[in-house]
Amino acid sequence: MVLSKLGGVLKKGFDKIAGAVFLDKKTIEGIVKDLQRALIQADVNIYLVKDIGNRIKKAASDEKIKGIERKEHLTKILHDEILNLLGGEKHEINLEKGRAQKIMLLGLYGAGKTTTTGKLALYYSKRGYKVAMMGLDVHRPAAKQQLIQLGQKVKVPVLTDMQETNALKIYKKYEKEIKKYDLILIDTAGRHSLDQGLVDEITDLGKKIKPDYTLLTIQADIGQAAKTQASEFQKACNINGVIITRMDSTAKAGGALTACSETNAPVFFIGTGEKMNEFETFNPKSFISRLLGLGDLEGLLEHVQSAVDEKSQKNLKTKLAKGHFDMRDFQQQLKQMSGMGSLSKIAEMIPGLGKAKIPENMLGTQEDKMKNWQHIIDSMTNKEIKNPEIIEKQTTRLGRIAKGSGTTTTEIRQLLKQFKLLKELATGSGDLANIDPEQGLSQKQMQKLARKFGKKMKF
Ligand SMILES: Nc1nc2c(ncn2[C@@H]2O[C@H](COP(=O)(O)OP(=O)(O)OP(=O)(O)O)[C@@H](O)[C@H]2O)c(=O)[nH]1
Ligand SMILES: [Mg+2]
Repeated sequence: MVLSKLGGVLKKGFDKIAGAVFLDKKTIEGIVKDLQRALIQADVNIYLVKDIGNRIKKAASDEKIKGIERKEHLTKILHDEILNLLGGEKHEINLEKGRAQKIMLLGLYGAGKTTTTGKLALYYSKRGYKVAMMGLDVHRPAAKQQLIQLGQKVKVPVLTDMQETNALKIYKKYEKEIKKYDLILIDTAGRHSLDQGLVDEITDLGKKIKPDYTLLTIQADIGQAAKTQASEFQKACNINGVIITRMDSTAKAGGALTACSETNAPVFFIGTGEKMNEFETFNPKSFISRLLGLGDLEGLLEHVQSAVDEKSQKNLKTKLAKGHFDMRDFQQQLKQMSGMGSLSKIAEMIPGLGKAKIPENMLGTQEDKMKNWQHIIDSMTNKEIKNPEIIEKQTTRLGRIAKGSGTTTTEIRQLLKQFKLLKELATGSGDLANIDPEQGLSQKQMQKLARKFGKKMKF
């Protein structure tokens, strides 16, 4: 995971505080030193690192606070300092449906504008927005084509004109049509640097298009230099915020993240891979809890929402509320889970599982298993799907399905067991039977489910 080393050090720091008999000066200095080293390795500005160290040491040396309170005090300080470093509260983009709102993406060459336009399109269309992308990169010949391909991938229309070389003319061409949409995501051309030419171009586009949000994409690789870039763009082009891309590909991610938090341009989203769903809102609080492996329900729910198509999820919730859950629903869930990226990413966000340190290879097998399960269900007859019990009773059925799906009878039995368990969880007595189809799972229900899964499901 992103910044996992920093996470490890932080966790050790918290453990040391919790485990110390006395929080003496030496212990505190040791914790601070480890933390500072990890922050510097993550490319956080040295002055920020020094300040943090001093503040922690000062707060920890308050003699008036004794015993256990002192431990709590120090834990909180450590947490809050890191939280502040990352920008404190979550900054959100507020959109309304039915207003044809526009988000324009800016950035230097290769910063990830086009990819991020596609990711945002997927993100918002999964949340029920009617989205279109507009290709206004008229400088690079392949740019429009790239956006069109992304449009096919995320199933969102792309408005552009292959021949036109004037960005504004393309915009004008679609000015009426865009009123049909809730959200228009505008991909623009990159430059080598923020020179006067780029500023003029952006200002001109901004005046005519009047975007609701102008977002700068920055690649995490540039580390602390992100601060200068964000403030320059902020001054010259009035950006509302930043999206940091390639968080997955560099050890310097901490530099870009913390540097942007220092500017007036907060970080709204982070890109964590090349795939369209490797993208998330940036919430400092949940980011820290994941760094620490404490599990993060909010993050999990978000991830689930982005991977899962809202309509079919709603259907399932309505069915569950009535006590129905069949093999087809199970297959649907499996399909959606494979859209979430690796299981290890999901596991990091489930309370308890993040802490359990599941070996990567085990999760690998689990993913293969889920694929096989889908093949197994594909090889079942309608009768078997409706009454899975008959499969176990008749070994000929087991044999036929195994052959048809290229799996083994053991795997089929495992699947049936897992299905039974899920069915029990989803439709059985107790809290989970009371899911409100409008609201979905409450936080409490989700926690309960995670606990139950943690025990019963062997990942
Ligand atoms: N690993 C990783 N790669 C990314 C991420 N976002 C974008 N990329 C890759 O970065 C490269 C550049 O991305 P683009 O979206 O084409 O960048 P751009 O800003 O539109 O580039 P120009 O239009 O040429 O200025 C592509 O190879 C992307 O796949 C990310 O979050 N993680
Ligand atoms: Mg581009």
